[in-house]
Amino acid sequence: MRYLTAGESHGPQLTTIIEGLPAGLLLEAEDINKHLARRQKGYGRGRRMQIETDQAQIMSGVRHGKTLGSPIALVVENKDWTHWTKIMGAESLDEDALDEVKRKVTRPRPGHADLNGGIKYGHRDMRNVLERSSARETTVRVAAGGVAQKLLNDLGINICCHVKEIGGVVAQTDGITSVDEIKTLSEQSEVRCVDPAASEEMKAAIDQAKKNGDSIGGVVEVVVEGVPAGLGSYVHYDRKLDAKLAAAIMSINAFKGVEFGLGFEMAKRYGSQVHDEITWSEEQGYARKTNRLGGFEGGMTTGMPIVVRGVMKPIPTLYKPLESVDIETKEPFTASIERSDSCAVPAAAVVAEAAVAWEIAGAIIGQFESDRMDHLQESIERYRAYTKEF
Ligand code: EPS
Repeated sequence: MRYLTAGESHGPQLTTIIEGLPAGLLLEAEDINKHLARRQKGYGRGRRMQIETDQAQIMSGVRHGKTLGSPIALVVENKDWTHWTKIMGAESLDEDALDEVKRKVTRPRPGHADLNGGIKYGHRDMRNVLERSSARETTVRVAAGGVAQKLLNDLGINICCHVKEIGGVVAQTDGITSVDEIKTLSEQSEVRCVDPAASEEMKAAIDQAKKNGDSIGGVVEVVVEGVPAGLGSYVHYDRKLDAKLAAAIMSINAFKGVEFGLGFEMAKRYGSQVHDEITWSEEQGYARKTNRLGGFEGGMTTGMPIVVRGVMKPIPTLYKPLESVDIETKEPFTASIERSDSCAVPAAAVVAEAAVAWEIAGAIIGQFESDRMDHLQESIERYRAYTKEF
């Protein structure tokens, strides 16, 4: 299973082409749009989200509400495009018109892709970099993830995300473990946090950052229930599923680290306080008494919930300027910007959920008979029964 995305932040549209899904999966645009709406929410977003109402159009690969097995093309229009048709248009312009409309960017933002991307491709107008490196692209990653999530749901696999920390405010999550509970509580919070008291503190921290012209980051968590044991590989480094999830999360704009279960806390503990004891019962089959390893042993799932977290750095587009250098004059400057999100952690949680859903769906498609949805369902059911009796 693979997908490719295309599109610039202020171009006409974002596109993704998804390939490798079974035929016969029930799929409506609403299965995708509900996740696009979740991604648009979140306290601390800038004005751009008031312009956009992201909706996916299914352009191919689905007929009468069912996938065909052929590539699925999804398109999301950028409403903001109407303000950028000249600046971002594909048509060539003569020199005078270029100077007039281009909004050339020669001042790279510290922490953004601007300077390195400019050096890489020889773009002396770094708008050519920032338009694509913008997190606007995550819209269609969420669209692809929405399709993957529909597949997982129909196979009895449930996934959710929530915000653990923003700007040093940590949510109290003890006792809240089920995906359904996390979903219900996090959807009620403007910062996608299950702890109402921490939600308010997080909002205050975002307000403070905004007031200071600054930005703040945080930690998001994705939890997946119902994944059978043995998904992934201990045999090949590039098929270890935890490694794939880590790469998928690290590939989200502004993410700088990933951990599973106890995560970096493991460095402080004895082995007996880290590994999860194995049990077996008639109704459950194999299980673990605890889930400190976050659902993975040896690059494979254990059948326990997958618990993975990612840390997002504060957004580098700041109202409070940091020092940089103009690439035309080589002079230092400190300039402010027009528009930015002061915190996008709640939205990034939805992106992380989509990235994780995609990787798990891909591992399932790779491991089970998957040309037809009904055969895939049967094949997983057989496997689940087998893992119980093993
Ligand atoms: C982004 C800058 C802002 C964000 C954008 C990511 O957009 P603009 O430059 O239009 O103000 O709002 O995020 C989105 C558009 C989105 O859909 O998430 C950036 O530079 O990364």
